[in-house]
Amino acid sequence: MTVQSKVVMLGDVSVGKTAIIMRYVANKFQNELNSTIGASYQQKAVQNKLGNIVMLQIWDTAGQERYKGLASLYYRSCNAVVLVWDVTRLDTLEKAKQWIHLLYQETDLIPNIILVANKIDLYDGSLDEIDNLQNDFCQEFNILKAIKVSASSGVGIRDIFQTIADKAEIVEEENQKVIDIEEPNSFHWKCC
Ligand SMILES: Nc1nc2c(ncn2[C@@H]2O[C@H](COP(=O)(O)OP(=O)(O)O)[C@@H](O)[C@H]2O)c(=O)[nH]1
Ligand SMILES: [Mg+2]
Repeated sequence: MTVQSKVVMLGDVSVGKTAIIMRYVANKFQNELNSTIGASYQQKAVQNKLGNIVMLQIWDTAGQERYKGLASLYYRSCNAVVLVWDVTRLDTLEKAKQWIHLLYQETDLIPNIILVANKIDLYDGSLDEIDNLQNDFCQEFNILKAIKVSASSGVGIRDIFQTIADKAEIVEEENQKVIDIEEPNSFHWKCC
């Protein structure tokens, strides 16, 4: 059975949301990305740790976050959020907090949130410092996992989406299993 999962990318403009998708889906990196180009979402199938195929539908923005924020329709009813900040611009971590507040306001069901520190290839400081910043963030908000990545080198990118796939709900399949298990049992019970 294939499970569908809607994933949305959130974060300040230029933190690398599009670059992360491109690295994951096409294993490519471009220094100059045109924010107006591109489909609204990309799909990629990935096997999760239970052996189920999860079809990730990864939603990007076409630069709307630069101007007036995003329509709440974009992130409403999503299963997971990839919340990206840029380690070379600390203010983008503050922006990430604003995105979470918006998310809390707009959605009834809070999705799984992965906090992603991008562009670690450009960072000369101590990686412990990044870990501390992310840990503080995780204590303040309910974050599934915090990851350090580089869309440029590719490090950490797979981990983002594998974590999401591993968490994807398989409600229908579980219901199916209950039926499969219960029917032979009740038949057996009636017989004897
Ligand atoms: N060195 C480096 N540059 C990056 C990385 N990720 C994105 N960029 C660059 O940062 C700029 C903004 O990236 P983009 O994906 O368009 O950001 P978005 O606005 O969040 O979608 C582009 O010039 C990218 O090439 C990274 O991990 N390392
Ligand atoms: Mg973009």
